[in-house]
Amino acid sequence: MNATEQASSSDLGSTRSAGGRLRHLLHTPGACQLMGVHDGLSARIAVAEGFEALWASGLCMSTARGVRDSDEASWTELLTLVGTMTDAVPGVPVLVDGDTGYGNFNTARRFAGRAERVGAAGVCFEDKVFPKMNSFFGDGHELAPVAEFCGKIRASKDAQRDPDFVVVARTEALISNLPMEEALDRAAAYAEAGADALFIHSRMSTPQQIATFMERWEGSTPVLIAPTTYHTPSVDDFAALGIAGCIWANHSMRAAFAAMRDVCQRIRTDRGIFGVEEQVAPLKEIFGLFDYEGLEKDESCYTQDPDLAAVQG
Ligand code: SPV
Ligand code: MG
Repeated sequence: MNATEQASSSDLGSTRSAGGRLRHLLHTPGACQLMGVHDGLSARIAVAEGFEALWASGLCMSTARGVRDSDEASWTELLTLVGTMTDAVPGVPVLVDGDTGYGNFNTARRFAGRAERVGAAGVCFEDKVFPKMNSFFGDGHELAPVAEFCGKIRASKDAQRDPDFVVVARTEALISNLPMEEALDRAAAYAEAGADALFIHSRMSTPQQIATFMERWEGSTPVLIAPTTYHTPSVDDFAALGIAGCIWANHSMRAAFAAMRDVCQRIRTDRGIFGVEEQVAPLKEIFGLFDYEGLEKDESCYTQDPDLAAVQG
C-alpha cells in the first residue's frame, strides 16, 4: 500500500470528506503538520514521505508559476493548480492559501466554493488588503477593517456545500507590527464570525510572539502557525503551547529552488552533465513514485481482447 492509499484508509476515516479529514486532524490532540506544496509533484513527494495534510502555498505556487506572491497569479489559475494536487494525492486533505479572498465577501466565497469543488479540504483567508504582499517582504502590510474581513468569513461559511469544509481566518496583525491586543481581538472576532481555525502569523526570529498569543488566547478555536522565521522548535514544542497545526509553508519550494540553481550552475560550468549524476533523482525513482509499472499492467489488461485471452488460456 502506498502512502496515499494509507492516508485514505487509515484512522483519518475513509468515509470522511477532504474537509472532514482536515477537521479531524485539527481536533486531534497534539499538533498536525501541513507540508507546503506547489504542484502535483511536490504534493506526491510530501505524501510519499508521510505527511497527512498539505498546504497549497500562495508563495510557492506563485514562485513555481514564475510570478511574485503579490496576487500576480489569478485565483482561477491557482485553483486549477490546486486541482492537480488533489488529483495527484486523492484522500489527502489540502488547505488552500486564499490570500485576501481577491476582493470582497463575494469573491472570497466564490474562491472558497471553487476550492471545495476542486477537492480542497479548506481555504485560508488573511486580513490584509488586495493586492497583498508576501508577509516576509517589506513593511506596511495594511490590514482590512475587522467587519469587512468577518464578512468574507461569514459569506464563505454560508456558501460551503460540505458542512466539514474548513475556513481558516489568518490575522497579520503581528506582521503589521500592531500590538498583541489587536491580534487577540481580531482572532476573537474571526472565531465569532465562524472561522473553523485561526492562523496567527509572526515573522520574529523566536517563537515568543506565538507563545504570548497562546498564553493569552482564551478561545477554543484551533490555532495554526507557519514557523518560517522562528525555525528552531519542533512540532512537539509547538503542540506544548497548544498549537493545533504547523504549516511548513515553503521548504519544499526553497529546496527545489536551491537544487535547480546548483545543478544549472554545475552543468553550465562543466559544459556537461558528468558532475551532477549523484545530485539528481534517478529516473527510476520518479517512475516508481508515479507507478509507471501500474500503467504497463493496465495496458496489457485493457488492450487485450478478454474473450481471446480466455480462449488462449
Ligand atoms: C504562503 O505559504 O504563501 C504563506 C505563508 O502565506 S508565508 O509565505 O510564510 O507567509
Ligand atoms: Mg501566502
